[in-house]
Amino acid sequence: MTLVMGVLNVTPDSFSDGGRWLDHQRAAEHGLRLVTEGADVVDVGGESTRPGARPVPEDEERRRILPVVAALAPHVRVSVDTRKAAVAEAAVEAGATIVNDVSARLGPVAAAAGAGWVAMHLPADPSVMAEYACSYHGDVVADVTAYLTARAEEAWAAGVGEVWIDPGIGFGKTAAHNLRLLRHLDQLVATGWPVAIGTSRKSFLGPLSVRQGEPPAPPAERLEASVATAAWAALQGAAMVRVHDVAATVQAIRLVRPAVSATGAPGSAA
Ligand code: HH2
Repeated sequence: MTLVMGVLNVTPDSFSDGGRWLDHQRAAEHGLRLVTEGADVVDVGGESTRPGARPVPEDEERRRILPVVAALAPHVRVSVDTRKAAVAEAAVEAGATIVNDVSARLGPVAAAAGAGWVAMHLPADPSVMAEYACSYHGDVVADVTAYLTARAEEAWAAGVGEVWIDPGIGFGKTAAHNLRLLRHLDQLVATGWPVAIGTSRKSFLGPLSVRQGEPPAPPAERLEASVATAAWAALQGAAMVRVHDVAATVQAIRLVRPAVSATGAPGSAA
C-alpha cells in the first residue's frame, strides 16, 4: 500500500505553502490535520528548495522546525526535509525518524542517527538548477536510476536500515523529463528500492491543468493534476507519495488500490 507523506513547510517562501505555517502552533495544528486526513508521515521543512530560494542559516532552520517536529512526533512519523547534517541530527533528536534529503548526501548522518533516509535526485544546487535541466546523457530515466541506485547501495552498506529513492520531480528537469520519469516510474520501482515521489502542485502540472491557450494554472489550482499523478505513481508501484493535499490523495489511492493489487506491483500488499 502506497504511503502518503504530507508536506509541512515552516518557511516564508516555499512555492506552494510558503508563509502559511510560520507560527509553530499553527504549523503543528496543520500537521495534526494532515494526520487526521490520513498522512502516514509528515514532512517538516524549514528551507525552500524552489529555484532561486534564499539559503537559510542553520540556526534559523533549526528554530523554524524543531518545535514543530517535537510537537508532531508523538502522533505521527515525522521526516525532516533538509540538506544540512546538523539540522537533520537535531531533528532526529527532537523525534524525526526519516531524513528526507533532496541532496542525497546525508546517508552517513542517517546511518549514525539510526534514521530512515530518502535520497532524492538533484542534479545541481537549487539556486542554479534551471541551467542543468538538459544535462542528461540522453535518457533521464536511466541516468536518474543509475544515480539513485548507487546512492542507495552506498547508504545501505554504510548502515542505513531504511533507504528510499526519489527521482526529484521538478529538480533540474524539464516538463518532458518529469513526464518521462513518471511514465517510466516502473523502471525505478524495478530496482527493488522503495520509491518515494513528489509531484504535488509542481510547475510542470501548470500547463496540464488548463485548457489549451489558457495561462498555466498557479500552484493552488493544480489539485486534480497532483492527485492524478500521485494515483498514477501508486499504480506504478511507488511506495510513498509526497503531497500537499492529503485527504484527496488518500482517497485517490484507496480508489486505485484494487488495480494496484491486480498488477501485483511492488507496494501493492494491501
Ligand atoms: N520536493 C520538494 C521538497 N522536498 N523531497 C522529496 N523527497 N521529493 C520531492 O519531490 C520534494 C522534496 C519541493 O516542494 P515543496 O516542499 O512544496 O516546496 P519548497 O521546496 O519550495 O519548500
